[in-house]
Parts: sequence; C-alpha cells; structure tokens
Amino acid sequence: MTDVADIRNFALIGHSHDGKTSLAEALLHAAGATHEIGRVDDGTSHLDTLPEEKEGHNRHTISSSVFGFEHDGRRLTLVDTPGDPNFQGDGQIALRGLDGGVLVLSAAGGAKVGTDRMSRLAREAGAVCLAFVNGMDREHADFDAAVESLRKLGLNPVPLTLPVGSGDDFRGIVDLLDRKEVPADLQETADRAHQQLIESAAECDDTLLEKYLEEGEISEEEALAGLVKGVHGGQLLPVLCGAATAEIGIPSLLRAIERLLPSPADRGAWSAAPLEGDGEIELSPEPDAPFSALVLKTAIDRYSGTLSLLRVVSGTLRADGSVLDATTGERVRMGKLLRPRGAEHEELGEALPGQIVAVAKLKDVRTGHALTAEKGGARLPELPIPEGVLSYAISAKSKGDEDKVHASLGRLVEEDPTLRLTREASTGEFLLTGMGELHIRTTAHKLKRMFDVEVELKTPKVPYRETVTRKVENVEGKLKKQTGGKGMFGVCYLTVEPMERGSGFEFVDEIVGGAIPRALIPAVEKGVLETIEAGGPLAGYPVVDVRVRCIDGKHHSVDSNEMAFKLAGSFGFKAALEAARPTLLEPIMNIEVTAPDEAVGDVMGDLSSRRGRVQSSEARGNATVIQATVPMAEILEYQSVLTSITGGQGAFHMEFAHYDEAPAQVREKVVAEAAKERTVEAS
Ligand SMILES: Nc1nc2c(ncn2[C@@H]2O[C@H](COP(=O)(O)OP(=O)(O)O)[C@@H](O)[C@H]2O)c(=O)[nH]1
Ligand SMILES: [Mg+2]
Repeated sequence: MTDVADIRNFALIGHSHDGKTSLAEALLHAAGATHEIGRVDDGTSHLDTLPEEKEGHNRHTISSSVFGFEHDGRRLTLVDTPGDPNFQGDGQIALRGLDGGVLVLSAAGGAKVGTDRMSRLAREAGAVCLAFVNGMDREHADFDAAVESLRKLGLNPVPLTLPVGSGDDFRGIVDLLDRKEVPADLQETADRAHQQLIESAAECDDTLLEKYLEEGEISEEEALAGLVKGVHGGQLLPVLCGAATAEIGIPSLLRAIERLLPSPADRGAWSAAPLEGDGEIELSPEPDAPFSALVLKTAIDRYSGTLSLLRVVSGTLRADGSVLDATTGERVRMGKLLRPRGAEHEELGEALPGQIVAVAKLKDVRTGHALTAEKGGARLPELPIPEGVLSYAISAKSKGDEDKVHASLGRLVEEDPTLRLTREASTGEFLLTGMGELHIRTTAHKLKRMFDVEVELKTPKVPYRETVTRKVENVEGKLKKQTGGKGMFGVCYLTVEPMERGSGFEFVDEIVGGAIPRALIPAVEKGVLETIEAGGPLAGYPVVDVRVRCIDGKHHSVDSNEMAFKLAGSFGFKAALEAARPTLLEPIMNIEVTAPDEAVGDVMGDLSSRRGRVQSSEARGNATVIQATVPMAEILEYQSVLTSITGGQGAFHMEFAHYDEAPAQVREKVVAEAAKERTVEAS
C-alpha cells in the first residue's frame, strides 16, 4: 500500500503556449503511464481532450486535466492547467488542493506575464514550485537568460540541470545532482554550477551552513536535505531544462518532482472549523483521522454525468459510503471512487489522505465545497472562486429556445464556477459573466456542441442610474377624482434632496397632526418606490441617492384610500424629480492591467482616451501593473483592445467600483438613445 509520504500532487503552470501540456505528456510517457507520447499538435494529447482544445489553429488548454500515475513506488497526480487568463480560474482553484507546481517557461523568451501570474497564484495557494525551462531545442533558446528572467520576478532560481547545446544543436542535459555523462567542454561550467547548488542548499539550513563554512563541503545527502528544506520553505526555486516534444530532460524532472516537491505528509495538518461551536480543529493527513476533503473541480462527463474531483485532506474515503457537504449541511451519498487518467478512469476501493479522486454524480456538490465525515468531522475553509471580469448579454438565437438555453447554461455554470448568470433588472437582459471574452465565446460554443442550443452574445447595456442634483421643497402630489361614483382623494407634499453617492434611497415620514392618516403614509412611500423602479425622467434608469421627505398632506374622511395616496406619492415624486435637475450616473470600474514594459506607454495612452484615470503603476518583473478607474461604457470590449496593444501579452482584472455623474455629452447621448427607443416601441 502507498504511504501518504509517497504521494505527490502537482500542477503544470505557466504562460500559454510555453509547453505545459507537451511537458505533461512527456512526463506521463517517461513514467510509463502512457504507451505513446501524446502530442498537442496532432490532436493525440491524453490531456487536451475537449473538442475546443483540439480544433482550430489556435489550440490551447481550456480546462485543467488530471492524470494519476505511479512511478518508482510513488503515486503521482498531475494537473495540466490552462495558461490563458480566460481559463485560468479552473487551475487557480485546483492549485489550492495540490501541494506542488512545475512552473513551465520557454527557453526562447523566458518568463512572461503568465509565468509571473501563475507563480504568484501558486504561492498564494501554498503550492511549492520547481521551474522547467522548456523548448531548449527552439531557435534563440537561452537557458541563462531564462534563469535571469525568473530572478527578475523576485524568485530565487538555482539551476539543477544544465543544457548541452541549444537550438538545433541541443543534445541533452547535465544533472547537477548526479553529474553523470558530463561532456568534457562543459566540465568546468558544471562543476561551478554544482558548487553554487551546494552553497544554495547549505544556506537553507543554519547547521549545514556552519558545517559547510568550517569544513568546506557537505555530503550529497546533506545537500539534498538542505535543498528540500529551501524548496519547501519557498526560499529556492530549482530550475531544470529540456525539450518536452523531443523528450529531453524529462527523467531528471520526474526525479526532482519526487525528491523535492512536498508530499501531503510534508504539508501537515490543515485548519478547519468544528461543525458546531467556535474554535479551530487540526485535520492531519492520517488515514484514521476524521475524513475531510475539498472539491477541486466539477466536470460534465459524457458517460458518467457529473464528475467531482476531490482532494482528500484527512482520513480515508470509502466507495459507496456517505459524507456531509459541510458547505451546504446536506448529506451526500458517495458513488464509485475513480482514479482520473485524462479522459479515462480506473476504479478504486478507497482513497487515502492526500489522494486525488473523482466521484460520479454527487448531488448538489459544487466546486470549492468542503466535505467531511458525518460524525466527528470539521469544515475546511471553502476554496475561493475567482470573480468574473466581463459580462455579455446572452439570449437564445431562436424564439422558444429560452428555457433550453437557461437549463443548459445552468449545467455549464455548475461545471465552471467562474461563470455566472444574472439578470440585470434595469435593462431586463440576462448577463453571462466570465473571465474574459474568449471564456464567454467558448461557453457559447460548448452550449452548441453539448446541448445543441444556439445563443446570441451582445455587449451588455450599461446599467446607468439617475439621480437629482438639487433640493426641491414642498412639491405637491395630488389625486382628486370626486365626480360620480366612488371618490378618490389624496394629497402629499414632498421634499426631495440628493444624498451621498452609493447611499441609495431614503423615505422620511415627517407628517404631524394627522395631515395624512398613519395607515396611509406607507402608501405614499409605495408610490415613490414604484416610480423609482419604473425609472427616472431622463432615460428611464432607476433613481438612486435621493432622500424623500413627506412633510405634509391632505385627506378626505370618505374618499381617501391606499390607491389614492399611492398615486399622489408617485405624481408628487415625478414632479419633484423633474424640478430637482436630474442627472445621469454611470458605473465606474476599477481595472488592473498587467502589460509588458514595452507596451505600458500605449496601454496608458489608450486608458486615458477611454476617460480612464491611472491611480498607480508598479514594476513587476518584466511587466508593469497599472491600477486605474475607467467608466464601464468605455471598456466593455477591452479584451480585444488589450490583446492588440500588447500582442496578447497583457492581462487585466476589472470590478465595479462606484457610480459617478456622467459628463454632459455622455448624458445627452444616453437620453437621445432612450428617446429613440421609446418612439420605436410606441410605433
Ligand atoms: N520545439 C519545441 N516545441 C515545443 C516544445 N514543447 C512544446 N512545444 C510546442 O509548443 C506549442 C505549445 O505547446 P503546449 O504544450 O500546447 O503549450 P501549453 O499552452 O503551455 O500547454 C505546441 O505546438 C508544441 O508542439 C519543445 O520543447 N520544443
Ligand atoms: Mg496546455
């Protein structure tokens, strides 16, 4: 039986197209887990198996793939993650449940924005990393430059292997830990690099360093122990090199993963909350501890329905038992436990702490949820789900397909928690929010492929708001209909004034002496609220940030009723809004743009042409991170803009910040558009 100490769970992370999937294939082949090496270029990858990943010219990973395999008595699970920010959410969540990562970068080009982004996410997730400089057989491959580019990211790289030749002349690698087969002309360089490695290792441990300084050397075993300590502590980033597609340098990487990356036992106990009461419980990776697990991923599988990928944190998970979803409090029946192998699976009887397993058809269990034993369990903190940055209005292409679209989208949202479907009340549109334009478009493509429904995507309407800019006092709202039949009578006097941005709406009852009967005052408020929802006087957007004071009124002992005062409230409020100089508010977004240094000037220039205000900019490796605020209306299709400015090297994150008064020309345009729409509707 495998020991927890022999388990390794790791992700391949890095910038798009630097060779993560190819490297994963090479590792699986080197470990004997696959008979033939899979290749992304001819669609034979064991990891990129979705049609969206295999079709078209622009092949790339859109969803993380998991592959469990054995090698040298160890049980390894590899997760190949997407590098594109559109699909990174998937890998970002899974990273939390893994213990290590291999940061893949290209020998031609070195570290890029995505290298930096993913290495930060790995650190945040507590995953320890090695780096692999891939593509040493490429033109312009430069190992030393690639190592330096990692140092520029604030990492502390130390070579563990050296390339023999590069580009067309790339012949192999020298492993500095065993230094077998060193070509004569590389002997000196290899000795120096070995010395540097030993020194770096010694520096990670005070006793080792002392010994090294006194005796001038330490044993290989001691060096390895120092290295392990430095890597696990995040002080050192060992760097290996090779070529994934040519299968060079792979056995050394496999060995480094096994020797240097932490096992779930090294990671130790996880803190959790007791199911009842306060305090903290430590869940240790022991087979007989209370069971707990995290859901790293949910996938819709053609054969098994929904598949949930679990990381067992503590205790033992058995097939066909039942557990508690600590996030929802619901009991969950376990089905068969499966060991994921790309698109295929192998059945397991039980899963040990640290193991990653797939389970089919777990009811209502979602990505990020914490599972635990029904008795004596504890609740692990849920996995944080990254927030979407971009929304599109989505609708069925053919009328009558709406229900089908919603049901199918519901399934996809289940699978991909970084997607969100909401309805914007003020515009009536359904908005699909995701990590980027490509993410949303790929979702539309999946809807067609998996559920055979076609949708239309539109840039969403901007949710403008309206407000007032000055105080108006004592505005009359009157309903008087007392001729024939049952009479209606109600009068209110309203004072309307602007409130601070973001404060919403306030209704103050200042009626004294029964000018409006107590029981009928809520009717006035109701009339005001209905007007707010129906929209303001400019363009029909909801009215915000106003205080309405009901200061006086008149009533009739027979003809006054709820309806009369509701209408009086509505009439009075409408009149007051017109008089209080209404204005338009537009949503302002906070945006963080990461751009390669050479494109920073263009990115800034473009932001200011979009009425953006740059708040700060900060160097981060070879890139600059710009913080700015920009009106939402100007930045709806920023993805393609940034891609063209930065040649695909830029990334951004955007979230709603606040509403601000729109400048006059924007207001006039929006008002004119609303007027046009009203005439179209009326005709
Ligand atoms: N010459 C060369 N090409 C490689 C190497 N590794 C990957 N590639 C190619 O680079 C492209 C992107 O590889 P892929 O594995 O999909 O990258 P990913 O986006 O990081 O997963 C593919 O066309 C691969 O064939 C390598 O070591 N040498
Ligand atoms: Mg890939």
